[in-house]
Amino acid sequence: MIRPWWETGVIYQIYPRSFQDSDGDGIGDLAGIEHRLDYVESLGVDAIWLSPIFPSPMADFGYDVSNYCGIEPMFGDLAAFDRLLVSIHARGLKLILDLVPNHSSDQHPWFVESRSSRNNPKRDWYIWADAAPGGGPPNNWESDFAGSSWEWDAATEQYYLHAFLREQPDLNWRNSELKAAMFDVMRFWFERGVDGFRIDVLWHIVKAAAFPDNPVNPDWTPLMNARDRVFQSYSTDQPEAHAISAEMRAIADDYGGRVLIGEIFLPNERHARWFGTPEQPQVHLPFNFQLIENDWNAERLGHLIVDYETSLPSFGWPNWVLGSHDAPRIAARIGESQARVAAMLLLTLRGTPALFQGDELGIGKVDIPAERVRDPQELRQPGRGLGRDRSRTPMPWDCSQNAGFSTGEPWLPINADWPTRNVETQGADDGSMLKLYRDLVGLRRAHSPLNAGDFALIRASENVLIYERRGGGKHFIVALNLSEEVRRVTLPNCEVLLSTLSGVPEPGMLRPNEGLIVKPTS
Ligand code: ISL
Repeated sequence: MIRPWWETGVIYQIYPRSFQDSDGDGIGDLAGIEHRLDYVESLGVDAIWLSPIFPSPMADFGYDVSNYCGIEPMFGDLAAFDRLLVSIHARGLKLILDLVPNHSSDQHPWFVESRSSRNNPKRDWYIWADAAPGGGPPNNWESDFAGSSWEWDAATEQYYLHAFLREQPDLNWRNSELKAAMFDVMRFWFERGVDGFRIDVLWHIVKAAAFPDNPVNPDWTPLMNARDRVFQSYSTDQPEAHAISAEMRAIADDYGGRVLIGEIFLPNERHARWFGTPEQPQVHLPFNFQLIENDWNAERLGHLIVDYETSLPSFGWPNWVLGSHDAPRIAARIGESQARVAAMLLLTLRGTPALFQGDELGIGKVDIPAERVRDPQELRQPGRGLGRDRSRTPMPWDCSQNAGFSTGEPWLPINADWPTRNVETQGADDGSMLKLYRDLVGLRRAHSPLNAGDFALIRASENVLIYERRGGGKHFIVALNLSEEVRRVTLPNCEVLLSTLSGVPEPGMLRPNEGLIVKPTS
């Protein structure tokens, strides 16, 4: 049986503002991405997921869409998009776009109409509600970016719902016309040739019809993110959203060979339901963020990998995400040496791995001076470590001006160590993170059990994680030392295929921060 590309492949996330600028405005664009496709291909990855490229006022950097069927002028136009897609396909790569169906921009013509009067035909395309009987918002729902989810509209004297910024009003998926319009958006891009969608906050798209108050979180303190004041029990993960997810899948299946990825943050059991059933499948890959969300120690990781594997339905294919434009960079979180171990983990687990641009260079902590902060989440709750700019800084390509990213002033600062940490320098260095990533992706491609073989945990103790991958009569062992000390390990006679460190591994030991992929010989 030939397995589909989204099972065998590796996904590479590009944040378009920060990949490559071609016109000197300091912001990346589609022509810039096209110019860098040789690099993407050289990583050995199979698919590009592009964060949103649609027209947008950029209140949330593209996650506030004002036209779902166009291209943001600062990124290019439909002709530039078509050229990019042709170049991507010519290299045998796939392109996944970011669909943002939960909310639009408040500048979208749909919302402009919806808010124009209570009688407007598009009024019900968004979620409007009267004030609470005593005045104030209809319920206690909190926006993800601080403050009530409800915004008062003085002209029509109702509140509208926004799970994120007030500039991102939530669409009403209970309205059949809205639903049909968004399904047409999917068809528009499928017909243009895109290979799939990553669906933004999919578990948010339907809300409990009567808008009950969310349960209050008794453990919340003012030092925590304001949105965690309440649990999102009634504002997310409603049964009706699963039916919509199944309809989206049916549309994708009409075209063949396309993939749907759901952005879904939920505990395992509820997360797994987004696969749907064999008769009524939903998304192919409900994205699994557990490597991002959990502490970095072997015991924790061992448990969560086994728990996740156990939670999957028999037909469900796993996936693992190590970084994104929303999360702190892995090397900033656990240090560069462990980021090498993390790369080995990501690329030797069962399922589809997703990596985020720049992590393959080991970009670590980037300090963003207060006057250059752009992330609306950070600007609304400063000083809480919520800033997402730090993972969105431009790609450092070479030693030329602005690291080869742009001839103009980059929209965010570049990592301070760019003169040494850039693609050109690392490409010429056998000990670099980039070389490690290329080797790992290459090894994974050469040995299919590293992608699809059975997973068995051998050890998760003393901060050492050892597991085996078996399939097609082949057998590999991955041994990861998450500690900074030498650790004794028991491994069979084996050939070492790759170490995260240079030099020769010592038999029966893992050096500090060492990860090994070995092939037993007896
Ligand atoms: O709820 C979370 C984790 O439990 C958040 O991380 C939340 O899911 C996340 O912020 C949603 O992200 C996506 O939608 C946002 C956008 O700002 C992000 O960039 C995008 O990835 C609104 O569209």
